[in-house]
Amino acid sequence: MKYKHAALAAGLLAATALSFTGFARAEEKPSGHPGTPETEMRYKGAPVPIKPEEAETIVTPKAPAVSEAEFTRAKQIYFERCAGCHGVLRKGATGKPLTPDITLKKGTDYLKVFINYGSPAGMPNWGTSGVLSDQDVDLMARFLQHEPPQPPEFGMKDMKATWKVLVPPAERPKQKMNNINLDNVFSVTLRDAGQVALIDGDSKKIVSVIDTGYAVHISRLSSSGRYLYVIGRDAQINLIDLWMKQPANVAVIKIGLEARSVETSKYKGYEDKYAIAGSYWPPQYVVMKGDTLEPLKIVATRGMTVDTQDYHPEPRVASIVASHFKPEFVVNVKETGKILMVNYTDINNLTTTEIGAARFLHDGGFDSTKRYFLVAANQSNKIAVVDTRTDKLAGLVEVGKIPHPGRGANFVDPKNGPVWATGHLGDDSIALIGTDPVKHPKGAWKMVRSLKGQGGGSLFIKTHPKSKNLWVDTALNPSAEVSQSVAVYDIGNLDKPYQVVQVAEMAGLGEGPKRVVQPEYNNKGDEVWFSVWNGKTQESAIVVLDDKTRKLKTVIKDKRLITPTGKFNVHNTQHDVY
Ligand code: DHE
Repeated sequence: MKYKHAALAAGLLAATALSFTGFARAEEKPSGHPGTPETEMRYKGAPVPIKPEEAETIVTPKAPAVSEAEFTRAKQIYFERCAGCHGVLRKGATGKPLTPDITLKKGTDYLKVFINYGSPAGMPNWGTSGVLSDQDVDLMARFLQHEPPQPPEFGMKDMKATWKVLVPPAERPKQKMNNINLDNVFSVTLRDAGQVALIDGDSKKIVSVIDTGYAVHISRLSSSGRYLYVIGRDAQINLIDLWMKQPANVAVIKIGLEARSVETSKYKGYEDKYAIAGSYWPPQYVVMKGDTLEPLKIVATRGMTVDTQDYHPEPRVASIVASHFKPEFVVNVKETGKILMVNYTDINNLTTTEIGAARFLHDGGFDSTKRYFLVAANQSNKIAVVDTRTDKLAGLVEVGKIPHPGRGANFVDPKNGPVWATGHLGDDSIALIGTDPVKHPKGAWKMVRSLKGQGGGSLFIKTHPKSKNLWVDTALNPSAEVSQSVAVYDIGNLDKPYQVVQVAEMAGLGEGPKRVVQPEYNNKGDEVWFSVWNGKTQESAIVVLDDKTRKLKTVIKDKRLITPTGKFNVHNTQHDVY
């Protein structure tokens, strides 16, 4: 029976939340099931920040009894461990659907077996691993036969209620009031502190630590480089003015219950004018005024999937970038597999071109000309390529298992010309895709080369136009040796084996998982920065390497550097340099 391995399997991958967010162990144990994609599980199963009381219980008459107190507990378990993969509404996300039309037919005993023992296809053994007690396994088996609890929508009234302009534009500086070299400032996510640290890339000193939403995901810069936008997992956006004597928050808003992406308008004539943010829950995006975050227009992403053309009630908004060729945002919708080109010239009469790509769209970046945007359709093992000049799909490229590029890396392969590269979560390969349809048409939008890396669990890859190195992390690899080091390739000689650099060791930290994550260059392209991401109560650090010699330059340590993850250099983020 197909259902047997798939239905619960893919989804309850969410078990991962435990080992990943909890950092309970320095060395990950194998999942115990041959073939179970452990790194994938660890990544996707992060808790969804919806509180049980926020989601309305819907009792289904035919389903086994669940008391009110039990519903509260089951909702909590579901949002913490299952929703990341199955979706808040259980309609299937990267995991399979778990709606009552399916689960009622299976019944309590059947569901209990799966929740207890897991399956070789990836379902964690919640019961036998000791994560869930017998009582909880029984509760979840009954709970899953009821209609999914419904979290609230989040419309204009809700957004406006959270929106605060802390310093109105008229009261802000008319020119830069500090001596910081803003071009080389790094906005560093302090994940578990709910803050970002602004670090001066020249002196390596922390300029300020600013309170933000919970578990910040990314930072983006306005076109001018003056404003920094930071989005938390809890869908809070903080707008920071870098011109102030001491850069600080000038506006804040919550745009939903859960989110990952924020971006600003970059087309000529619209610089710094608009901001956009996409949410996971509710499934929608919102266009805001760039200098105040005033919400102007909310658009739902609910609709039909690209392939089977079935209705999906919860298509989450993944990456968003601003086109350099048109007044448009490129909005990538995960579950429907569609790329929306949202034209912002007339917010009241919004026009959108819908480009069919593949499921499930996640992260991506531009090619070196900034005309093409390449985005991972991770469960399809493909990279979708959009031409932002014609608003058409330029290609759908087969790559390795579960591509995860971050923003990817652009460089010139001596054999194949300009390429954009991605690493993978599900295998050890690095895919190089040809990006020059004019001078290298044969290789354009094809995988022209596949490099062998240290292992699966790669999250981010990076180079710089001035660099000869390609750096690849393996932050989620189950082996501590691999997750604590990085591979570096010589771009001029890609046939040469990679060199392993022991980044975590250089940091000289004590106990902890010490995952080395996300290479990021300084503005000049001669230094590469890595986060050494430790547990919340353990010491973390940022390791700065000299890019040319690949040797240690500095270790940045500070009590305030709690769980650093993403780092966004102002110049490189502002100009999409990677
Ligand atoms: Fe991310 C980028 C979503 C887990 C750190 N992450 C992104 C983007 C999306 C996304 C949609 C692209 C945003 C854009 O460009 O507009 N990430 C998700 C998830 O849904 C997922 C799988 C699970 C979750 O529950 O969040 C997930 N991400 C993680 C992590 O576990 C990481 C390592 C640490 C954390 O914050 O939880 C992490 N994601 C990052 C970083 C970027 C990112 C640092 C930006 C990288 C860059 O260089 O641009």
